[in-house]
Amino acid sequence: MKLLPQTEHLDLDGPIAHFQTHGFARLGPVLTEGSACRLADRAQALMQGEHPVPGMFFQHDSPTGRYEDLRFNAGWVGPSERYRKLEKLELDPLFASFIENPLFERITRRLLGETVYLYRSVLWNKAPGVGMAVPWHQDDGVFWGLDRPPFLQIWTALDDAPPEAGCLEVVPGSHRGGLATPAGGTITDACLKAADAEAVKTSLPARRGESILVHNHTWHRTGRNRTDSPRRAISISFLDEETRCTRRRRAPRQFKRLFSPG
Ligand SMILES: O=C(O)CCC(=O)C(=O)O
Repeated sequence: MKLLPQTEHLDLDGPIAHFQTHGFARLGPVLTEGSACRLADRAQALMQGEHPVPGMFFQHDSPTGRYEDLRFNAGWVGPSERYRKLEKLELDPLFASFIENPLFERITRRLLGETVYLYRSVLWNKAPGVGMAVPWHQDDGVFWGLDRPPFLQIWTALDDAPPEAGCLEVVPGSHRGGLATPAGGTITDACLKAADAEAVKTSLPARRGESILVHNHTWHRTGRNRTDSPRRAISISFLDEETRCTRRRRAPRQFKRLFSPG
């Protein structure tokens, strides 16, 4: 997977310091136009059933466009441009080669150590004109089933993501408060009001191929896609070597190792 040549020597001190203080950091352009388009085309082929990958997880957008009306566990429901989310992208060789790119290796090693694991890799798709909003949330909590808080995610735009297409929005510094509720996930209205989230939020419009570091505990959301183009993005959650799965009803998950010493 081709990254832009400047990523080879990208200075990481600034983005890492910003990430630690504010809970997010722009890395700037990372993917070449051609690579971003190839990944976006592959996402389209997966959704249309033209490139089946056994084991991939699909969640379709709700018929009403409301988050509350989502149908869970339906999986693949036939060719559609309106899948909202695809998980286990690492099962597809093209996405795997992006996930394991040398820039992400350098960043994750700086923050997580020499050995790095994958918690999840997700395609977030917003179909033209209808793709739904994702409400304020944190990416941790009981459903994550981990023995310590995960903290490093990298979000990458495969299409231009202006505010009207549903760019990322964050509450800067919110990661410092830990989980807003023990359950994690969606942030309650009471918490949003107490933090005055609407007043302090920052929008992060991005161009195709740009990447952004996002702390798992940073409150973030994305809006509805009101444009006539798709808005696709990938987010990858990384883990360090010590993190273990705590689930007990089924065998604990074994995470995929992405980067090893040397
Ligand atoms: O890009 C999106 O629409 C959602 C991203 C997100 O919420 C996440 O990665 O947790």
